[in-house]
Amino acid sequence: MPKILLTNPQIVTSSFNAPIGFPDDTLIRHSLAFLSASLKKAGHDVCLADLRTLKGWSEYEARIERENPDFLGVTMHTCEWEPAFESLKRAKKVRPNIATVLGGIHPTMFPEECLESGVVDFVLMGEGEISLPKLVENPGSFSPSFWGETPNLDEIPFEDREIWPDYRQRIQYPLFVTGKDPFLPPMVEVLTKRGCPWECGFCCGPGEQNLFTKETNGKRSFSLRSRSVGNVMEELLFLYDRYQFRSIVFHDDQFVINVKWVEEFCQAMHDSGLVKKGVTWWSASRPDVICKNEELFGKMKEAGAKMLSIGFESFSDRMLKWMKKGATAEENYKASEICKKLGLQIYANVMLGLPYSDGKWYPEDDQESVRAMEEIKPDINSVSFYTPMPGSWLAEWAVDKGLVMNYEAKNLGVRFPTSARIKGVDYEYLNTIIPQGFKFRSKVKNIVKKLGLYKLTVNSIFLLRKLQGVFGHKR
Ligand code: B12
Repeated sequence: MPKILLTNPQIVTSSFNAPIGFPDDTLIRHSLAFLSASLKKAGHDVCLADLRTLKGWSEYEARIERENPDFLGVTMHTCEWEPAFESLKRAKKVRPNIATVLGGIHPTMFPEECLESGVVDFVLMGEGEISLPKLVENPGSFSPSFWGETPNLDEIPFEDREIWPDYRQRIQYPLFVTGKDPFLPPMVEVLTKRGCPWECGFCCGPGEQNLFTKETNGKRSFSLRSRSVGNVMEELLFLYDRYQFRSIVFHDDQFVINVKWVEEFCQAMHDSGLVKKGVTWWSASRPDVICKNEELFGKMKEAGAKMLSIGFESFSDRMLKWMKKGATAEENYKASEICKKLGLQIYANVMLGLPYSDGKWYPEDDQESVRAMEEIKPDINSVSFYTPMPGSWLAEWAVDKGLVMNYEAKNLGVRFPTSARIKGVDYEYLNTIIPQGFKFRSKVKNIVKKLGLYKLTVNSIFLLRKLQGVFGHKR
């Protein structure tokens, strides 16, 4: 049986030798966990090279030599271009006969560009659970770029989380440690569906709608798919049995798409006993959806929902309209009120530095967003500067207008507002108005990283929180 090594090139938003603690350094990669499970089910020998756990490129090369895999599979988001291709190049240097396959949203959108590199033998577009095992068994029958068969999500095996040998440690950290009442570890991340039907202009939504597709009569079209509630509960109970988790992060783009599904899920959480055990959960929702479904969000709270990640993006109506958010500033305020009334914590996502349709940036729009955040006082403030994302229509518009200053892939994944992106935006000024707590944390994090004290600091924070008894109390 062929052996396959899966590589996670996630060192742009994280780094080599990353300490476990903050999300980008800690969370597993769902794509690889799904692929590993399917490969193992088909009887293949699978191993993982997560660059975040290695000291550097020489350790990666040594790993390739030691494992001597027949196949290398690399996953890739746009911002991971550099480390993804470096990992492919190095593998080919160490083992010239190794076959390489690249997958993920970026290769799905730009397969030709990836093949041109000369170090990629195959690009699997779309989803890989069914077709990757087939490719590994019989590479000769595949063309250099091909579509993966679309899986029924109830028919594929659960994610192989323990391909990260330290998975039990990874789930021991409360991820939203900054809040007064953080999520209690162990914390597991789960996906209940694939795809998002909304079409926000800043998001790589068209890319995603191109990725999660099905073929009918020779044509590919977007295929939003959900696991059944029964299948999700089966995995949750399996995970509870194994790890006794106390919180769950649902990593779907949007948790509430199908109201009936969510109602059924809430009931199942009660029936399973997980609510009684004090399990709490985090998920993402839109302001307009919260406003239209207040009762449902009440049921979610009763079923353990604790925090909602809400994409407010802006509190200026003209900006919301321009970015095709499909929600209004009034809905943003109302959704926050509903959350406060229901006792749901708010993780607020707001984006500054987006130019308007005339190509100009208007500071008053961003001032309004910052003022609104000060009024709402969310439990977690996630403020970022607009980053043009290839595959989104706003990015294409901004590039056409000559507004983009830095379109290199590696600059497209920096969550924290540190570098200039769009011509005409006064980033120095924006840095003075973003919420101070957020700015302070980013600054301290960068300084501590530069001093090489990151690991020590992360461990000390968690020890302190433990001593304070933060991990001991219930919802
Ligand atoms: C959850 C999530 C996160 C979590 C990840 C947590 C985790 N544990 O993995 C966090 C918060 C950390 C995160 C961070 C970021 N994210 Co994000 N995230 C997502 C989200 C919502 C789900 C990802 C996921 O697990 N999908 C489900 C899996 C099964 O799908 P998949 O990864 O595509 O994998 C399948 C196929 O692509 C293929 N495949 C993938 N890899 C491989 C490899 C091989 C060899 C093969 C054969 C096949 C294959 O098979 C897989 C199984 O079918 C997606 C949107 C989405 N629905 O996918 C955005 C998304 C991936 N994120 C995005 C972005 C922009 C980011 C950030 C840059 C944001 C920021 N500014 O910081 C960072 C980048 C982090 C990084 N280093 O890459 C964009 C990426 C766009 C792009 N062009 O690259 C997306 C698509 C959202 C969007 N629509 O704009 N993200």
